[in-house]
Amino acid sequence: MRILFIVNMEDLGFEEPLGVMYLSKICKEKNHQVYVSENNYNRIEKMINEEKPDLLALSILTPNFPYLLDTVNNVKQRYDIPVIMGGPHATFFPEIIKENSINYLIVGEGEKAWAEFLDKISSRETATPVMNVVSKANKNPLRPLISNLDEISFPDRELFRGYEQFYASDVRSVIASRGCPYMCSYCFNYQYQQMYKGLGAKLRVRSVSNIIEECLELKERYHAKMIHFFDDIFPFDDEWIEDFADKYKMKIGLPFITNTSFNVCSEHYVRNLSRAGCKTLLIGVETGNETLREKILFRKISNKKMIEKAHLIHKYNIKIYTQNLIGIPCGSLKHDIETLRLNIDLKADFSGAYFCQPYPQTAIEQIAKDAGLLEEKFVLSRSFYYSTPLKLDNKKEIERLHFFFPLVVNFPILINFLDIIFKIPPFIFKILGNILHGYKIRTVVLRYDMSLNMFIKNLILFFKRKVNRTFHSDITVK
Ligand code: B12
Ligand code: SF4
Repeated sequence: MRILFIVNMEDLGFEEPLGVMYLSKICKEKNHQVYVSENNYNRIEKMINEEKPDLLALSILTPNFPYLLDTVNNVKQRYDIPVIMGGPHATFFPEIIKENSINYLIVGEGEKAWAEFLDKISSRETATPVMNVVSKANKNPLRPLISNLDEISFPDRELFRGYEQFYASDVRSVIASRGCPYMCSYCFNYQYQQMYKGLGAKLRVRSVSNIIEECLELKERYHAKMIHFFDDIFPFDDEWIEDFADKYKMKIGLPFITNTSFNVCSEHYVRNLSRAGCKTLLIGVETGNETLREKILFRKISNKKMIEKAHLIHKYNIKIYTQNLIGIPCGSLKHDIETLRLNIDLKADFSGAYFCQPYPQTAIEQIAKDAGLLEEKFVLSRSFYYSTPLKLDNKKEIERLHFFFPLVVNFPILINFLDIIFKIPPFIFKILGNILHGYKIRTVVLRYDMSLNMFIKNLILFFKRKVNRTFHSDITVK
């Protein structure tokens, strides 16, 4: 069969879309032909005419679904090619199967269902039910999660050979584990864990040797200079992390960046991350207010503990890039200023502050609706950077805070002049904030030996993304 993947690439930087790359590898192992296109009608039409695909496969997130649907609606007006969708939006909103242009969905973890689906559809045996697959006629139950992640073949890096943004990048994406032990109210894990109750462990971790083998391929074949581990929380088991540090340092030796939680930052964990080559940790602080953190975000840790852990991380020469939520339901501008102060106390090397988005079917959506802060039908921001559908007091000030938050964290003296800063037109902070962001991407995120050529390429990509975000549009949640 000939399969054309359509990927929304405009919000991506060098982060390779791992989900479709895992699926593409399965296609190739089964001797199917695979093609990929960005979400651009002309390009897709050209590929349809040249490559004659038998199936269009799309990976969808909630914010990009309307744009991808628009594209397939246009394609279907002229070409009769079956369309299958998967990814978080298909997982949480299987009712989208009602859309005329969508023929199949794969819900949840994709690999096993995709392999079986390909076998069935290529032998035209579409009547037999396949677990995880939703068709116009059936919604089949979920199969258990894959318990041994080492069984999964490595992602197909060749899929994006024509896309320099990913293929020629010095920084390569890897995922060492799937899942998260926590259930924060605003995160997809909350619902994912409920769906998969009794069907597998909340957290699954690959073996160290399996990860090392993938990283070795990235280093030797793709000349990677840095690894970005996209785990929700980088594995924290004592024995595992020690083994990882030994092997990664010896066999790979590339700097890396990853996500973690202050809750799991024991000295043993941080020391081993540092020993392995971790340069920066992305960590959710989310709010500086302990009550809001526990009651609304369902996260439990004190400010004091966070400050201790941040100190520990810095002691091991790892930088901290914090993620924060502003405009939290039931919170206020005062709480957001507390968040700003906590980031200063943590001595965060860089901080992002994003609007709390009530993604549909997360616990926080219900919390916001119950508090009368969200309409039944609401407009979800395509990106959390600029706006929020929540009804908030001081919304204008919170929007302004978003722009100067990182600047104040990096220049704490400014905290004494907040009254004046709130009155300064936001575009000044937009400009200053973007300059700071660019500088911090280089010094906090991309901490590897970068050539001038790559520096220029990254700079162009950075500005392209900024422009995309500036001209974003919102979507309506039905
Ligand atoms: C890495 C990452 C990013 C990267 C790269 C995104 C990408 N497209 O790959 C960056 C940093 C750019 C990013 C940006 C955003 N992200 Co993000 N991101 C992630 C993260 C941490 C890991 C994704 C991943 O690689 N997972 C591993 C792979 C193996 O899993 P997977 O992608 O889900 O794919 C599997 C299945 O879903 C399925 N599948 C996937 N696609 C398809 C397609 C077909 C045809 C089939 C059959 C099956 C299938 O099979 C795959 C294999 O099992 C997830 C959280 C998570 N743990 O998944 C959030 C997550 C996907 N992101 C999310 C969001 C909201 C965003 C942003 C919108 C944030 C924003 N700026 O406002 C942007 C949107 C960018 C975009 N247009 O893609 C949400 C999505 C929620 C939702 N309801 O859609 C998630 C789930 C995080 C969360 N906590 O809620 N993100
Ligand atoms: S710790 Fe992070 S990944 Fe885990 S549930 Fe909370 S927000 Fe989601």
